[in-house]
Amino acid sequence: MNNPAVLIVMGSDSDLPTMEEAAKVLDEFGVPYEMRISSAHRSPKRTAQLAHEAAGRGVQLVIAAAGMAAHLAGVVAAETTLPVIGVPMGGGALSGIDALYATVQMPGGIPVATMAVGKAGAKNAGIFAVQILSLRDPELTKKLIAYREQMAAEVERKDNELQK
Ligand code: RP5
Repeated sequence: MNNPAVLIVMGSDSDLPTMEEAAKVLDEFGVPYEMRISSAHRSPKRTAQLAHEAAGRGVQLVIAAAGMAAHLAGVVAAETTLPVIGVPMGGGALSGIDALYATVQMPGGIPVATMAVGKAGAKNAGIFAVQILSLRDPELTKKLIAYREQMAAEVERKDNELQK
């Protein structure tokens, strides 16, 4: 991807099935993004470089996802002034509670906007990214309003089905 507005970075290819939820949302809203695999622990130098160079490449915000001792979002946030959205991955012996704490408990000064654990968090990361980008893009705001209306209509449709 030449001009991605969003960089999605994940610690392992095992995170990809979850992070595709974020990509699906960005596809739906027509937001260009790039997906990369880079680990805070297994490839620390590459991760730092990726984060450090993101703004210069036109990236406007980063979605960072990792599981277990999930330091990726924090490490990325330390290397860029772009907003960083963190997605803790589920699974593992502690079912994602470890990743949630590691992602959300940032020291004052280096924030990570932490989403829910797993697929709901990945989807919300995509939506939250669109919401941030919509601050300077009225077309995205219109699409977000339509997205909400469609969601509400879907709940109504399901309720109507239930009443039959
Ligand atoms: C983290 O460790 C990754 O983000 C992944 O969620 C977890 C397990 O990685 P793999 O052993 O599946 O590569 O760094």
